[in-house]
Amino acid sequence: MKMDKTVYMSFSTDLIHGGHTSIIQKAASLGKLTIGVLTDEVVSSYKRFPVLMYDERVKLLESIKGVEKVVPQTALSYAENLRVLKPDYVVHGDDWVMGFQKPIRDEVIEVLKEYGGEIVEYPYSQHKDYVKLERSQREQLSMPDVRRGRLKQLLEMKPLVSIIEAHSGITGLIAEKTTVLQDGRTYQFDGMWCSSLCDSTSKGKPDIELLDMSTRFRTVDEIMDVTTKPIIFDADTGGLAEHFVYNVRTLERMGVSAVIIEDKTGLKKNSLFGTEVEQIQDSIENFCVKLSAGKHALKTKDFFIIARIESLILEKGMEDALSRAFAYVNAGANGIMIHSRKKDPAEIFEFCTKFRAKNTITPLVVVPTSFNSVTEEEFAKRGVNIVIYANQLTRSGFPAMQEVAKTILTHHRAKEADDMCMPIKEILTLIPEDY
Ligand code: SPV
Ligand code: MG
Repeated sequence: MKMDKTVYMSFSTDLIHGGHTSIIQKAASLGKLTIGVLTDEVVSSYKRFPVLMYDERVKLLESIKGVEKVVPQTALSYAENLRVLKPDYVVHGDDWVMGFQKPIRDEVIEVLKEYGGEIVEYPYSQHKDYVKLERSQREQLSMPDVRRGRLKQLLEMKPLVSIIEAHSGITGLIAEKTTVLQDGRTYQFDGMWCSSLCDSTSKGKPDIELLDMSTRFRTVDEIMDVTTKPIIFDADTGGLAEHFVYNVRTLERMGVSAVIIEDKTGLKKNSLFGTEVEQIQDSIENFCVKLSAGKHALKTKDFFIIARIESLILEKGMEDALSRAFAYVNAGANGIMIHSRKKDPAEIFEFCTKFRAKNTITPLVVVPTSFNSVTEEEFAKRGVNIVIYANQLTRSGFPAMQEVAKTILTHHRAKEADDMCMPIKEILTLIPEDY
């Protein structure tokens, strides 16, 4: 080892195999090696939820021969650590020369230029055994017992959890995999919302609790089959308390992380109709009975029952919304969802401030379909913990398909619609085969 030189590598993996140890040995032969361990938040926002959490990964890497020091790396970008540590070399596999991580590599080269450091790249080992190992980790994450508690873990890890609607295997995959790299940070959705509106719409039915629970669970199962992220299930009113307890148990057993029920009764209509249609709010007493019955039915501490308050939707006022929120928490609700259909977020903000003045711990959930100008950062400042983008995939997919259908009808052939469609080659390889 050249004792006067220093080397830096970054690690996100929780699965150390021969490929990693061999590159670590090569890096260590260049000088004193520091490893930057990506924090849990970074790993889960670009790859997958870690099977071994940050502290465990640190211990694992510290124990490898040749590793001098382990430090946290709080973004995918190396810039911050490189400017502090000024290593002579940054070592990486050559897989980042192209593709998603290329901008990160470009930035490393720029920062190294500032003080005369060098990049050293070794051929990336994509041995089929390592690929298999990674796949088995992912499969592990999709198992019900591992998956169920993930929402709770995320809430402990992040100030704000962002969730997007999914209503099929393919929309589940979009929710699971879509990644954006922006200013050295990566962003992914944290989980999926199994929306009653979108599930019903995808089956050509109105959102009036018409789909039976077996059909709704079938959708959940379809999503679960191909994804690993936590799922929040929209159970509408939850039905009768006597039925709700059974459905809660099924959802918990399936590995769903949370259910949200709204405090309405009778024939439920979608909240975004507001007072344009007749909708009846449940009494506080009845709804609390349903919440506590659901809580008693649970077998684990991982599953959340979240109460959704419809007072603002039904124009019953802020005081009603707040008194319901505190009553529902007392009845055992693990979280409160406050809904509004106003474009102006003022009433949502007022609710958050007044709720947080008395309760600083219960997670708050919002669905900003109407008040969509508010950023996640702003919601987090107001004390919100979960943001659900409840219907955007359905609302974007539908007009795109309708436009293509119209184009084919107009031209009596498909040629003119071709540019609007994903190329055949891409659709054939969109979902890689496992075997
Ligand atoms: C859903 O997505 O089905 C919801 C949210 O319940 S909302 O449509 O805004 O009522
Ligand atoms: Mg719904």
